[in-house]
Amino acid sequence: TRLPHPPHRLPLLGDLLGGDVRRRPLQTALANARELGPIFTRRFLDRDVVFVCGADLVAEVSDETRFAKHVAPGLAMIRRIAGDGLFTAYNHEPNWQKAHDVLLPAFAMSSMRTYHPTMLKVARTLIGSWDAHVGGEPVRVAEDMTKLTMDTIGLAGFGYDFGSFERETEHPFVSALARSLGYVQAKTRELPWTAPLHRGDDRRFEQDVALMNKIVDDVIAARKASGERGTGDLLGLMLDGGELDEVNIRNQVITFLIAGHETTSGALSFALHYLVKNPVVLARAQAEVDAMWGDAERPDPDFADVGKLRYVRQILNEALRLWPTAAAFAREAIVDTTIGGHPIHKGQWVMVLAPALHRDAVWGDNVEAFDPDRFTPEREKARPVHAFKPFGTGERACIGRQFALHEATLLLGLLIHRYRLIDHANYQLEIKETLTVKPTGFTLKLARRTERV
Ligand code: MNH
Repeated sequence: TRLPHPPHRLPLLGDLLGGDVRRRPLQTALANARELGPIFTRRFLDRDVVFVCGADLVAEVSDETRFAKHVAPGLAMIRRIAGDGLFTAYNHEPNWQKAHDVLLPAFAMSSMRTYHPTMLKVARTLIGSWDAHVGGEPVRVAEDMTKLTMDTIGLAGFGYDFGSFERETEHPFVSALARSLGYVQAKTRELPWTAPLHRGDDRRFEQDVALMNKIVDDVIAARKASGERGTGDLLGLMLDGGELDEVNIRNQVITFLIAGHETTSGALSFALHYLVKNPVVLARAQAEVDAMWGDAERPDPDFADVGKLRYVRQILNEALRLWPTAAAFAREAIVDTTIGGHPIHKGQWVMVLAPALHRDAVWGDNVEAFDPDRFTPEREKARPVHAFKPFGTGERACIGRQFALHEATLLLGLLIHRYRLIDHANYQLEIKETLTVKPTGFTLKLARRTERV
């Protein structure tokens, strides 16, 4: 059985036509899925990639006795920045298991208690910045969410303050990271004969990586020199354990900065977008936070409060359903097997396209509607377990899930408690694709809420 592919396939180039493949590979693939069905193939130059979108097929590739994580070409490129860190490690690299064992306790739900005060502190810094915009210039949503998530992971993970809200210009690490991720992504999709035109970018990339390594190595050295132990943060755990070598610790730090900031900030930005477009949902969420914090000028949420914001959490889940911010992940067959009857031999790999999975018929017939009630416990139970994969699957699924959800629920709760969010430009969703997806050009005007529901 041959898999469907987009029409108009070209010799040499493959499926480069039809859609804006190089700038919007993901949105193009999503459009392909609508036309071609739950499993199809695309060709870029001489490389064929199989996309798997249907719930029953994703359930198959989630079977860990037949499939495992695959480090696809795009992710392999990120190894040039993050080496054998958790996210980019090959399954066979011993450092993955070692680091996983050391770090897993640091990401357990109970550890969020440790990070909560830091998350709250950074949330308040953002609120301070937003207060200055009340009645004035609009705020740039995705940009501010990225400042928040970067500062949170820096402080909670390594005791390092990027100070993003106090700075006039971006922290050099943040610019270097964004530029170098852009570079490796462009490399993945580069037409080989244009490579000589990019020598300047190549040099810039090497400088950016060197700068990031230097900053991280300095943080590690300072921590070691301080003699501090038992700090309980990610860096402390890695140093105190003694199992991980220095280069690997550096790779893990950079990994958390990569994996931990854009994904969470995108999720927050999409959630805010859907909230302003769905006033009934927003009103229900505001009722939930008002019931908890009343008219407090400066609510003081404790760790347990965040877990009680059930509806706010459902809103984040629903935002991650429509736009899972790490939108695709790859699986490789570890035995000769089939997917939906299509033979796939050991070593072959496929991409799971989460936004397409999240629009499968198991979600009902109105899949584009923003409806957080899809995530009530009853409806979650009624759905196939593999229908929702914003955090990947199996042993190599996201380690930072609780961290992201705690941070995002806390901030979203505080924002809707405090502000009226004014969609002054009648923003129409436009998605920018980098390593992740996020709304671009999304701004809001702010007012303080005067009445409570
Ligand atoms: Mn995260 C792996 C999505 C937040 C650290 N993350 C993954 C994968 C997905 C993912 C999908 C699996 C990738 C693959 O199979 O190739 N992560 C998210 C999303 C959010 C997120 C949607 C926020 C919302 N992730 C975070 C945060 C951190 C983090 C926050 C760290 C602080 N994620 C990781 C790491 C891995 C990962 C580390 C790799 C885990 C492993 O392979 O062992």
